[in-house]
Amino acid sequence: MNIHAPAAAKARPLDEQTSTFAGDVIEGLSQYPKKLSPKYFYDAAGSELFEQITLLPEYYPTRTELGILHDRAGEIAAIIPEGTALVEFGAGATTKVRILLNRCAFRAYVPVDISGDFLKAQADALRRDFPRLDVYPVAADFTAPFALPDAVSEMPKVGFFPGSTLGNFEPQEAASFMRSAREILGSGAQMVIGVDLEKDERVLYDAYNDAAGVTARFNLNVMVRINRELGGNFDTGAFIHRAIYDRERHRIEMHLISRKAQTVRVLGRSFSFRPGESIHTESSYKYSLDRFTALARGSGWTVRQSWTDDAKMFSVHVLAAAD
Ligand code: AVJ
Repeated sequence: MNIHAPAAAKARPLDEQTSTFAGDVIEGLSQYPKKLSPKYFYDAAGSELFEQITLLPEYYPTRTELGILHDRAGEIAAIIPEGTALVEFGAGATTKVRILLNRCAFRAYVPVDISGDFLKAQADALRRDFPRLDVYPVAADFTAPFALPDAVSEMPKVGFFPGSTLGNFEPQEAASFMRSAREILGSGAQMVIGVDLEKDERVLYDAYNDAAGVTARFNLNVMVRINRELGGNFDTGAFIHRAIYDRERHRIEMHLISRKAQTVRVLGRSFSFRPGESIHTESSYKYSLDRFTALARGSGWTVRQSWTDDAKMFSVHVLAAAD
């Protein structure tokens, strides 16, 4: 007799994405220090909260990057070959890609994102607004290797990775992402990438500890998601948001700190917290232009152009595959 059968029969089977989420959450909460991957922030509520973050007065990255893309769209257009496919790694709001689509004659757009529903809605809106553009959404986790649609195999490729999402990767992971993007896009490819820069610590601190508390809600929302999707019982009132800058590691860290000794259950497992114990939920690495250039060079790319805003808050780079 299979002793696990009765429990398994009672539990609702998890779909593939949810079971990956479940495995990662259980593994992360079983470690010391506890951690959760920032890629799980972005359910519908989390994506909405992130959109609110991008509008906060303290959160400079989005508006600064949009400004650079606007100012440099003509220069970017000038280096895009005829008939190019634009491949976006992680497709959030379409605001940024629209700047490029408005100014550059792309033949195809390939948004790659883990959220299939979101992708579909986004693809439909772009097809409506750019009727001559072929849109081929790919539902995949862009942090793992994936295949491009056959339809774009003969087109020149330009990757697009805005928003300093690269900053969420550990330095080793950032290098392997860049190498894998080079593999996926192929020889002759280019890449447009947005990278947040090191700056005054106070500015960084305020960007991740906004006065309105939106970032705190965004951080805590991962617990709401675990409760809903994995049958967890986190009491979000028993944790507080904390973001700190680690100068040596050039990164902002976000944590959820337990206010008291408590035990939380997720998928039938118990996780105990000491008072003040943290779950590390995100690292957001900040680069210098030199460190980013070294990273790109070490992972199969050469830097063709780099632009910043006047205050050197944020950078946008055009890379070419080194081959
Ligand atoms: C989407 C990863 C670029 O690190 O600034 C915003 C996410 N976290 N506020 C960032 C985020 C807290 C954001 N990235």
